[in-house]
Amino acid sequence: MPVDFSGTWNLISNDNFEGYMVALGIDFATRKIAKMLKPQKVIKQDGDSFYIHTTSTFRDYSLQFKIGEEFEEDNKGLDNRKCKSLVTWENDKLVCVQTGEKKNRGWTHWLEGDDLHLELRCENQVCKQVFKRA
Ligand code: VL7
Repeated sequence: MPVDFSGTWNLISNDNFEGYMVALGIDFATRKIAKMLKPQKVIKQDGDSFYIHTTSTFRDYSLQFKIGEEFEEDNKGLDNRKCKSLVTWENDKLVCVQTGEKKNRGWTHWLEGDDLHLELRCENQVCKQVFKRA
């Protein structure tokens, strides 16, 4: 059985989100608000086609992609930098490489027990988020 990330997921932990936001150049006032948020992720997966909607009381971000197909990502409402993104499977992990101005930018999703894990990377910073099913 292939992995299925589909579902509604609520953030329960968010390690070094501050460091990740600093690496992305997010200003102090925005970081102060952003780190208080408890975002929810809605993931719709149909085989290798994904829709990931991250929502919060402050900002929303949505992304649609297919595995192995590079796309332009605008990061609108986040750092607003454009990049070229490519998501691939590494075993049962979903790995995104975001090529652009920022070095070593990307993220990895995986399932562990009943939880959804997300590692967000930018330059030398790693943010680790864990979500539980809503
Ligand atoms: C999306 C936030 C910090 C700006 C607002 C914070 C609003 C809620 O890209 C992401 O997820 C991937 C994998 O699931 C799919 O797009 C993470 C949150 C990153 C970066 C920038 C702070 C302002 C948070 C949208």
